[in-house]
Amino acid sequence: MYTLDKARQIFPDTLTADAVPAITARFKLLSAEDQLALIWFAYLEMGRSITIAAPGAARMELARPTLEQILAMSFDEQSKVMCDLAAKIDTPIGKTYAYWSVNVKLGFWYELGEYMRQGKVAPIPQGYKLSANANSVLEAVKKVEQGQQITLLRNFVVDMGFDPNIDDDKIVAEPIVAPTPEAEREEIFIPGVLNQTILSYMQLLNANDFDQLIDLFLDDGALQPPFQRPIVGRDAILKFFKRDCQNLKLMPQGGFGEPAEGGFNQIKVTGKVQTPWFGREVGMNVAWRFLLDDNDKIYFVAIDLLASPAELLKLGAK
Ligand code: ECH
Repeated sequence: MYTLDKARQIFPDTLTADAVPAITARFKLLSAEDQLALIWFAYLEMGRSITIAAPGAARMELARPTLEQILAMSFDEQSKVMCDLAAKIDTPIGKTYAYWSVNVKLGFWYELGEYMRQGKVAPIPQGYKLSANANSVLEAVKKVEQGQQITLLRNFVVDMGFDPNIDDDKIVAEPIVAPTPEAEREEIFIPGVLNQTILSYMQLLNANDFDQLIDLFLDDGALQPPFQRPIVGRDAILKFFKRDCQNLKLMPQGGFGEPAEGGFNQIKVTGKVQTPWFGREVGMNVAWRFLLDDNDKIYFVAIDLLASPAELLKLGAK
């Protein structure tokens, strides 16, 4: 029978974007100053081709008190706050930050970036010279495709702040949106895939209907987001959906399935995913690797960020 470790190995010929963990590892070795400056330069560079959506008011509400606190500081103090976040130092703001959901963290930095542009928050010093290492990491970031670039930026931001043993139940996240009314949901059609669980998965996630979505999973089912450990069990997966997966757009393009051991089925789907942060401007190339039990319940699904668009076509033939 399947164990989680064995399930993770299905469709082993799927090539993921290895550049992301490789660049992230090099980034972590840089000084806090270099890290901030690198992100700033990368962000400016990306801003030339894609626009980021301003976060909604509800999300910013949560970071507002901290932003106000920072606005009231001197430039030196502000720089210190940002460096301490990057260096993961134990400070009150570093602790507050650690308890924000991913989107609140991103919204906080989005806002700081705007303030930096407006001269209200300490800028990266004019003519700041990146170290040779930082410069080479920046060049590597510039070379990868946009979906990988925004994944890198997101990773950098997620990783900041003081990292005590966080009580997961205390994470501060934006309110949950209402699911899209049934009549307005888009039909999903995936060439090569007729399995209703897979089609429902895509449709329910797109509709933010997480309570129905979770019913597709087995009690001990698992979901593995890109470059992360699997999230195990329905409760944990549902929490993740509600906290981090609102307003995504999944656009599956093709897939195929084959029987696996013990009456299980493995199904691989490839396609694009859009994040509300960049909308239609960035389509990430992803694969979903599903393992369903004999009742078509999800035992395992991995979402992988693909190495290149060519990977979208790797279906069927092995
Ligand atoms: C400035 C300088 C100082 C330091 C910092 C700065 C600000 C940086 C900012 C960065 C903003 C970055 C953003 C990145 C957003 C990335 C979003 C991504 C989303 C990917 C989602 C995927 C979803 C996949 C899934 C699927 C499922 O089926 C199940 C669920 C799930 C410049 C001031 C820091 C502002 C906004 C990469 C792939 C398909 C697994 C979720």
